Amino acid sequence: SREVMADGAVLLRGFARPFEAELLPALRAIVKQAPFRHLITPGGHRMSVAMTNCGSVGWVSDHTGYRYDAIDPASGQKWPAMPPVLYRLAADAADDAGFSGFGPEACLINRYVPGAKLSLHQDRDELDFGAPIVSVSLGLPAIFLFGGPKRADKPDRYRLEHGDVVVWGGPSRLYFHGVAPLADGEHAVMGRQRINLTFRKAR
Ligand code: MD3
Ligand code: FE
Repeated sequence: SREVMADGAVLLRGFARPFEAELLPALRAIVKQAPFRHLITPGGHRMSVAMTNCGSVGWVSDHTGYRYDAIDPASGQKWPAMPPVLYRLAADAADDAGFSGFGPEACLINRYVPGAKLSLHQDRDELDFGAPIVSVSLGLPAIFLFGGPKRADKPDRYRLEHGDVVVWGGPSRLYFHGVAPLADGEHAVMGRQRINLTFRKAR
C-alpha cells in the first residue's frame, strides 16, 4: 500500500518484506565487520541509539561535529560495502514513490533497544537535498514523530512496523522528525530490538 504522509513523504507498508530473506543475513555480515556503537554528539551526549553504516561513506558524530566519512573511526578501515540487496531495496522503493534514479552511497543503520529514542532533528549533513532519504523499519514497532519545517511544529505520530519503508523527498526532506522511546516487546524475527536503515545520497 502507498500512503502520502506529507508533500514528498510516502509510506510503503510492508515493502521490505519480500527482501527479508536476503536482507537479514546481509545485515548480520555488516554488523560483524562494523559493530553497533553509541556515538557522542558534538555537545558531549552519548546517543541511546546505537549506530553503524555500510556504503562508500558513513554518518558519524563526535565532539568535533557530524559528518560523512569513508573510514569507520572504530576500526580505522573502510565501512563494509553496501550489499546489492540493500541498494536494490532502496532504489525500488524510491522508484515506487516517484523518485526514479535514486543512487544512495550511504546506509546508516540505527539500533534501538527498549527505552532508546531519537530526539527531534533535521537531516542536513547531505549535499543534495533534492535526493530523497529512504528508511526501512525492522523488528519492534516504533512511534515515529513527524513534524514540519520548524522545530516548534507539532509532530504527527506514525506507528512504523517491521517491513515498512518510507521515502522522504520533496519539501518533507527537511522536516523535523524523531522517534519516541521504544516500548518493550519481543519481535518474532528480530527479538527485543528495532533496526532502522536510512539510505542517503551523501555527496
Ligand atoms: C524525515 N532515523 O537516522 S527514519 C535518522 O527511525 C533518523 O531511526 C529515524 O531520523 C529512525 O536520521 C527515522 C525516518 C526518517 C529518516 C530521515 C528523514 C525520516 C526523515 C529525513 C527527513 C525527513
Ligand atoms: Fe533523521
